[in-house]
Amino acid sequence: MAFRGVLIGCGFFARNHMAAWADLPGVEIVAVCDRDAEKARAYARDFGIPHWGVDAEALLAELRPDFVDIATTVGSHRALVELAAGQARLVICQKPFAETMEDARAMVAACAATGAILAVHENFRWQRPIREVKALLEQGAIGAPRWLRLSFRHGYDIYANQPYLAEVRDLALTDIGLHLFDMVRHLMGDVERLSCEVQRRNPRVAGFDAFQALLRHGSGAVSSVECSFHSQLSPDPFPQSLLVVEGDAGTIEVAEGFRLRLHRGDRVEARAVEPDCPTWGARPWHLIQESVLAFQRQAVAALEGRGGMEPSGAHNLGTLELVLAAIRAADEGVVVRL
Ligand code: NAD
Ligand code: 89Y
Repeated sequence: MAFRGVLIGCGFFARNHMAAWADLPGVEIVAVCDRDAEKARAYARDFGIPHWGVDAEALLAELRPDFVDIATTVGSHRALVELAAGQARLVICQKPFAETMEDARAMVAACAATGAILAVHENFRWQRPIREVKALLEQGAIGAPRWLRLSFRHGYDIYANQPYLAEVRDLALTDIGLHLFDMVRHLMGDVERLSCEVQRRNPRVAGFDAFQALLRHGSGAVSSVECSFHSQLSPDPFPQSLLVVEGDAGTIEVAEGFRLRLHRGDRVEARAVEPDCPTWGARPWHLIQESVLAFQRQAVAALEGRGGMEPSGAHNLGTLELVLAAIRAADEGVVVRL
């Protein structure tokens, strides 16, 4: 019998969660919930889900699912995670996990208290190019990594699908910065100190839609992490993260167009790392959509007691700490030690 899940938050992005759950054997979404009845009803209809509702508490108490997938925006996360912790064995929460460390720690504590597994839907580290870079690093293909540049710059109209983003003060850091910091921690290890500069590039948005951060890792490695939502590039790379990692024995590059190059000595190996487009996907989102599938694939093993999901809520505390440190570094013009 399949593990039973409830999805909360029937908005723009959760359609990808729903399509991916439908592709995965061993799990089944049995109910969808949104405080807007029309949205919940539309999801139930579009994805053939037997139950829908507007009140998460009532729905979870009635159905007692194995897992809860929270795909709402950040303001509702703490209340929903605390609720789900008491009703399910696995709780997945979309990014940004929280706006404050207090809320994030409370969610981790709530799940620890009931024994529920808590994962943050950090799908970017599950993108195919990043999986390939991680595997190369683990194989020792370039020796110890010493320097990384991670760049997410584009001019794609993100506000058409997610209009609320235009009002967020620390937009680039909280919308994409946390994905970038999670990938950097995943590839290069934990961070000791950082500095950061932010910019407001697009006059039509309220917040800082660009940043550049400089990170010193515990290993001594250095990373430069940059992001802009108002760059003019053709072809526009959205939503690709481009990177260069230099190690003692070589360099890995991921360039626009999903082109990975491994440089060792005077030799270069090139390979294409474009993911397949899921049957329900559409370009340019297929990179993200395939990573949602890869992220959610971990759920069955976790529910069967064969490991956790990555990244866990506890791990994501360190990523949120980095984002908040970067905001402070930019506001105060200081180097922040973690
Ligand atoms: P959205 O506003 O389109 O959808 C959120 C939905 O949640 C809305 O329908 C809203 O009514 C519902 N909701 C809010 N509070 C609720 C509650 N307490 N109970 C029930 N329903 C509630 O937002 P979106 O663009 O789909 O984004 C959702 C989250 O996904 C955001 O945090 C965003 O950052 C994240 N996101 C992640 C990725 C990724 O690649 N990981 C991509 C895009 C968006
Ligand atoms: O919200 C963002 C995310 O997580 O991935 C891309 C996005 O949808 C817009 O920047």
